[in-house]
Amino acid sequence: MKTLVVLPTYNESATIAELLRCIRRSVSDGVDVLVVDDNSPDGTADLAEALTTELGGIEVLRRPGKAGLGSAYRDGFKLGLSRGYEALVEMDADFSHDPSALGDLLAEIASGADLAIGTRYMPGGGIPDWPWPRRAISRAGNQYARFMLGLSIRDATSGYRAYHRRALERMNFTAMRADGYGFQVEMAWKVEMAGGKVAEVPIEFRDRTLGRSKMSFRIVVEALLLVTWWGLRRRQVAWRRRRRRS
Ligand SMILES: Nc1nc2c(ncn2[C@@H]2O[C@H](COP(=O)(O)OP(=O)(O)O)[C@@H](O)[C@H]2O)c(=O)[nH]1
Ligand SMILES: [Mg+2]
Repeated sequence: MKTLVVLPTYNESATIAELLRCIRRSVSDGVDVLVVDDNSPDGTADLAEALTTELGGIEVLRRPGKAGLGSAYRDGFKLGLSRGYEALVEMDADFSHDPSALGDLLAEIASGADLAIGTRYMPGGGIPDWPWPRRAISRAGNQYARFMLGLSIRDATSGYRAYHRRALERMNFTAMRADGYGFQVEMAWKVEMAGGKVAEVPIEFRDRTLGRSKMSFRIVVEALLLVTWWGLRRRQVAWRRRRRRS
């Protein structure tokens, strides 16, 4: 299966080179990597570029400035689809997502899943580095999204996942505007609404030890507001439909 791993980066110079090597070691032929860099001041793009000849199958998409994780994935997917890739993977560039789980995600896509999510909240998965209050908040956010949107996925905010190209072709992802967690939830929701097959693979999420997180309070609030808005609209549509019928 022709696969593209899309790696959004913003100031990941401490990890990018080792991660690219590690991805190469973890998965064999047919897997290319697209680094989507937003003009990181720390020179992440140049470090990635310097490895293209040595490792092969690596390309760097340079964008003019920081435009957010959601937008980086949308650009990466657009390019990947236009190049004919069958599987498109999302992964953080900070080693929070273990490259050795790539094989499990891709195996699900190969056997028919439209979306394979690396799930922290299922047997075999977890976030060992987080204290329980932080885990509880993340988990509660996921439960809220499940309740509001009627999702079956246990970890809709997870950023380690793989799509089959048909799932992306079915939805108009370029029109989406959400960033961060909101983007992840919306994409998963669209796949479920279209009747796509979703598989969950347990993953252990590791806290980054190098570099700094770019997730902000704003991105968490955006996700909460969006999920609330989508959930209310969904209920309104269902209610109108019921009223018309009766
Ligand atoms: N290109 C690009 N990448 C980003 C942006 N924001 C975050 N990222 C990358 O997205 C991934 C996830 O972000 P991270 O800060 O690790 O989020 P956290 O794991 O939730 O703390 C990392 O590889 C970041 O470098 C952005 O605005 N543009
Ligand atoms: Mg991270």
